[in-house]
Amino acid sequence: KWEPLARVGILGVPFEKGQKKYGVSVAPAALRCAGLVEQLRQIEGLDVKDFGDVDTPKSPPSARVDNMEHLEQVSACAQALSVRVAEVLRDDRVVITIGGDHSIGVGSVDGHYKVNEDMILIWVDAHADINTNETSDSGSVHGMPVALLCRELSDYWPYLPTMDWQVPRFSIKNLGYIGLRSVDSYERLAIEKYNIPTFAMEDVDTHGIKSSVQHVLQQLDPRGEKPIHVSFDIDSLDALEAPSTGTPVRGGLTLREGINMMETIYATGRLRAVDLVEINPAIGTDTDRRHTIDAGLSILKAALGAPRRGTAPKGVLDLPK
Ligand code: 6HN
Ligand code: MN
Ligand code: MN
Ligand code: MN
Repeated sequence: KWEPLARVGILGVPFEKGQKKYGVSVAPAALRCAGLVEQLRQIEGLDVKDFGDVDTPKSPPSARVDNMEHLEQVSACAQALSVRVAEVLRDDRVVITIGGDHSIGVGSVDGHYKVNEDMILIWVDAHADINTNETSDSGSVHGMPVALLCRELSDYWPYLPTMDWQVPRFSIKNLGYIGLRSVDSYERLAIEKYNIPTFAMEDVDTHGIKSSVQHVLQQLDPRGEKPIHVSFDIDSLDALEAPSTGTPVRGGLTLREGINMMETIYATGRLRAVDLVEINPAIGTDTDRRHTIDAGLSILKAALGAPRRGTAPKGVLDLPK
């Protein structure tokens, strides 16, 4: 009964306060400049609408929370994004959210959950992003979005001023990980405590990327009936393939594995939301920047059904003479 939606909506989120480095907020502009919309429009039969950038509203400073930087700005941005993501989904489009740092995942998943309460979430990342302000070594909220989203972890947070809009209702039982290789010790404890289906890099090495993805999907949704949200951190790719990112880690997915993963998920017909985050065009050389942006574009094209084998012209049976 499921088939891929041939309509897609793009949202840019020029936000970088979830981490400390300058530059990740220019990624939406850099991707558009590199031909994001035009390249997606080349996919046969795909209706592409660019909804522009989400407001990243200024917010009044509020009570501070220990070891949680710029909480009120993260919160205001995520709140605005959540509303926009829900709008795009209600317009019957797959929503592509271009970050921005990974703290925006709070907004995109919240918005998706409002529309599809049965959604499953695949977090593709070198990192688990499941710290709380108690467990984080950095105080950067881009390492915390998963813990903010999951209702099972809500007791591990203090009261968070400005976050009243976000009631964590998403269940950790609907979460899976792919690509992990830099996991903090309490993050690992959380993964084990809640038995989160996780294909870290050594598991990808053992099983191959396609069956890793299929295993995660099978564990989260054995009957194959739930809409899928992929939150794709570009640092899931090997640092040699995607160097322009704030927290690069060697030994990651190849671009081909990333593409194969997205093709496998596309083929379910159930992919409804993709975040592409943590591309930082201000890091590295011109070549680094170009490789990283191209890698991101390739991931999105694969997620939207672009066949690597090519497409023959429509309604034509022979070569021109
Ligand atoms: N990301 N675990 C580290 C931290 O600061 O909590 C790294 C987080 C990286 C976050 O890449 O989206
Ligand atoms: Mn700061
Ligand atoms: Mn991340
Ligand atoms: Mn990461």
